[in-house]
Amino acid sequence: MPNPANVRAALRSLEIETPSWAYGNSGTRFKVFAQAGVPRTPQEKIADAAQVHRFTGSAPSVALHIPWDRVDDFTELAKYTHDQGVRIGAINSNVFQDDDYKLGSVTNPDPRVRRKAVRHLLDCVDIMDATGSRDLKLWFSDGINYPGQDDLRDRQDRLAEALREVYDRLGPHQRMLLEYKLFEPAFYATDVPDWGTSYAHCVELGPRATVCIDTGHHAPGTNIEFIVAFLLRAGRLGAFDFNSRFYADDDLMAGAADPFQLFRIMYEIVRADSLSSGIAFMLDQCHNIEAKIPAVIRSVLNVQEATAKALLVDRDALRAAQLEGDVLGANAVLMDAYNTDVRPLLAELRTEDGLDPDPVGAYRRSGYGERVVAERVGGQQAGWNA
Ligand code: RM4
Ligand code: MN
Repeated sequence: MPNPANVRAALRSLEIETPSWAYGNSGTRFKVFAQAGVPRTPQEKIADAAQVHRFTGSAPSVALHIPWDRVDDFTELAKYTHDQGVRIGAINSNVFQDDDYKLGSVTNPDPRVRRKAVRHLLDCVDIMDATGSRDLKLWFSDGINYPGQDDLRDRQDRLAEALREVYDRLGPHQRMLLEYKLFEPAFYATDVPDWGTSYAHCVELGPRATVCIDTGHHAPGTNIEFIVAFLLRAGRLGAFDFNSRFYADDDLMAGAADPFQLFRIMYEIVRADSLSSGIAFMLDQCHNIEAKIPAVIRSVLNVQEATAKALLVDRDALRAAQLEGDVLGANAVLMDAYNTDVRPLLAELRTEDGLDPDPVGAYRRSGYGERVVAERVGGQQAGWNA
């Protein structure tokens, strides 16, 4: 059986990064429903992220999105973040919201547009320098809608060239996370559609280029834990963007749609002893119809619960059953852990750490939500375009 002290220590060391954009307004392509009290500035988003950390004790960093979180002085922003009790996490680049990128960013057939896109990525590295951020997260909407629209192979060459320039600009402690997505907004062919493409580019680049798995970016039925196991074995799993999906890139709360999948993913991490090996466990979600801060707190708890269950797997018993070819026995070991109610254990850890055992309830009782609704009047609420 797993050693309870080790399980507790591992849960205490688990850190989940929350995204600045989860606190802003968001919606579908049909409608954005604005919510009262939503941040108007990067500072207000960071203040909200700090609340999630305050009540969970497990969300010490916040990812930024450039240009949505652009400020004049990033050193100052890093200081503000620190004063709020959190730190700046990954810098997410954005080369998908400019008219110039209609036919692609770094893979665009026009060299002028490619240069502009690379310039933005290099600017993001400057921001990492100023904020102390370790990770540059790259997601490209690049692709084509029609067969013959552009040359598939040339686009790979352009991608490789752009990645090389950015990779070579990274400082010794900085990393590149290359995210993939099956489709959308391009429909016929996406330039980084899957983990294999991302992995191959990372290998070509060097050891500080690793794959980011966004759990919402796969075809239905994809075995994500297999990808996790493969990339861990290859030393190329850099990060997760956790969220839930029913159909496509739904960006719902992590662990909401398929908590069993999240458990299976976390089990592969535990299996590889990689919970504290530098993998960034990030959320990439949007809360379109629910209150945002408690939804982020709920998501953090869901990741904690999946991790706790993964830590409870009796790995010796599992291994023995596997080696004996005991199909049902092996499956039962895994399911026993998954079916354990870990909420009392997590509540106990929180109490021992001076936190409220019920983070969502504690947040609601804190009055923060009402306070920001009263205070944040006027100005322009943050959303996908700002
Ligand atoms: C993309 C991708 C990126 C995220 C943006 C907001 O679909 O998942 O990780 O930065 O959305
Ligand atoms: Mn993502």
